[in-house]
Amino acid sequence: MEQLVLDSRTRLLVLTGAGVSAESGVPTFRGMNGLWENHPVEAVASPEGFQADPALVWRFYSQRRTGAADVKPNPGHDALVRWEAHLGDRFLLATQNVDGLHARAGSQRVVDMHGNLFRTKCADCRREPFDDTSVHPSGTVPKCDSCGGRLRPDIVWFGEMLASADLERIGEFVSRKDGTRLVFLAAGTSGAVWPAAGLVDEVRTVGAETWLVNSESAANTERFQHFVQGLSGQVLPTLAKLV
Ligand code: BJW
Ligand code: ZN
Repeated sequence: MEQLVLDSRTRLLVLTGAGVSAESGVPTFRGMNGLWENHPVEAVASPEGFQADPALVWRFYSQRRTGAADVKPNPGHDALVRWEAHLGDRFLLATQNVDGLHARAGSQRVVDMHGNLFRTKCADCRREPFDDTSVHPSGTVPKCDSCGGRLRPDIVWFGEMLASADLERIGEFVSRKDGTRLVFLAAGTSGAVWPAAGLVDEVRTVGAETWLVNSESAANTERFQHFVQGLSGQVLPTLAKLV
């Protein structure tokens, strides 16, 4: 297998998607065929969906919270922890996953691009998002202590902007000028959802070396210089040469 060399002159940006959690037992989005209990994902993961049926949305996220609470990180997550220990500040992990498994595995430099399943915010006021493991399986919509409005999961839904601080942190890492070369590796992601799908093009503008690890070809495979087809829990532990 080709090897990804991580030496003292390399900085590494990793982008992960649902495939990295698949071997932990978390279902992927495309694996669900874009459906949850026959509802299109957009109906349960968009501001319009929440407006139309907040109880349905809370049933969906309650099921997800319960499912994600029971799972454990897999060897793919663990490999990223080792890479970070080797590279330190020359490592950044941007994840689209909201399950918190990277943090539970021990990753520290993590950008939760699409939010966090175990955080809740108010749909109506500006109070700070807060940690929350509560579930509402019968679809009761929890209310905000501050304003009485409706609470919602702290997730970036379709049609919503990603947090500008998160995008800036990724952008600064990409454009950092410290004499190191940038390597970008995407794993377990279909390359279908933006802006994450466009990161490969962004890093190429600064000359990055690009890798994709996925169980099947992704929507943007041809944008990558290296494509390693396989399960992330099997490929990542042996892919890198730490020098
Ligand atoms: C394995 C494996 C194993 C399996 N090992 N591999 C430009 C063009 C077109 C559209 C847009 C655009 N810019 C913005 C948009 C609109 C939209 C979008 O991208 N739509 C597309 C569907 C076309 N984007 C947005 O709305 C974003 N907001 C935004 O850009 O704001 C500004 C704006 C708004 C509107 C218009 C224009 C600009 C926000 C996106 C937020 C995404 N949120 C979701 C839902 C969260 C809900 C939740 O988690 O509860 O995040 S969507 C869903 O997809 C989830 C995921 O994080 C995300 C990515 O999916 P991912 O991780 O790639 O998973 P899968 O399942 O798709 O793929 C898994 C892959 O792994 C597969 O290939 C498997 O084969 C593989 N695999 N097991 C290795 N063991
Ligand atoms: Zn409120």
